Amino acid sequence: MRRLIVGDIHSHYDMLISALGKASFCPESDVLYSVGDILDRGGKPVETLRYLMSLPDFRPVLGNHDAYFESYLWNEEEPDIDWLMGDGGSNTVKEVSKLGKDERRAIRDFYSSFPVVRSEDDIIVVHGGIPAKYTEAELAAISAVKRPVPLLSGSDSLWLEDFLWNRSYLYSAMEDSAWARRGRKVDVRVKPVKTKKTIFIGHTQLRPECRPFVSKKFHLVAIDTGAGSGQGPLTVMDIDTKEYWQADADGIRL
Ligand SMILES: [Mn+2]
Repeated sequence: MRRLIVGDIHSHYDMLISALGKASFCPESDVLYSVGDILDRGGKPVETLRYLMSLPDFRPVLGNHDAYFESYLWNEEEPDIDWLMGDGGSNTVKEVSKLGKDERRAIRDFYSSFPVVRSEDDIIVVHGGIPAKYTEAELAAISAVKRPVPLLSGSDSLWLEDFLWNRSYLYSAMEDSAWARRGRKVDVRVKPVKTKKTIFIGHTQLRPECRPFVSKKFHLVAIDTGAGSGQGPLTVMDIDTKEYWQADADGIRL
């Protein structure tokens, strides 16, 4: 059994299949984790959803795009998703709205299982980052409780801001290392979480580098290499060995 984790897929189904193929992912024996933002921007939301929902052991967390899409699924008549429609979600809504009621309900149930923070024995997975002053124990406690479903109901939530949007943890780690930080301004400096676990995040496109960012001091691995932009690869990483594989924007092997 291997544990693989995929970056922000953003409906790029062909890239997903290509990257998993390069990683020799075996759905029957391997676990696939996701840092969230599985939809929007790319062209194949339904194919992406059906594939991920078919996996025997898929372990995502909720991304900001996922939170808004979930909000739509709960209120298809009067959705409060202006932001989503302006950031690549219009195709998702168009395609998913064509599906039958049972499948839309199954997608809603699928999304309900996405935690905001996933904390396991040796890893923490969260979409955007970890704001200042959270302890490992607090993160584990948040991971253990069922989150509000939907997370958004007409107003933004603290969890959305803290864990799904926040980039301070990554930018603080980048500032600490020699990694270039073009346009990546640290608003709030965050200290490393005291933990022996490895923290995996997505959300922030690592372009133009197009490779994962690793900070031992911050126990951090960031893996959104920019697939959502159409100008970066999709990355799949082995959680235990840190080996990684990438598919480019056309699904062609790099
Ligand atoms: Mn995001």
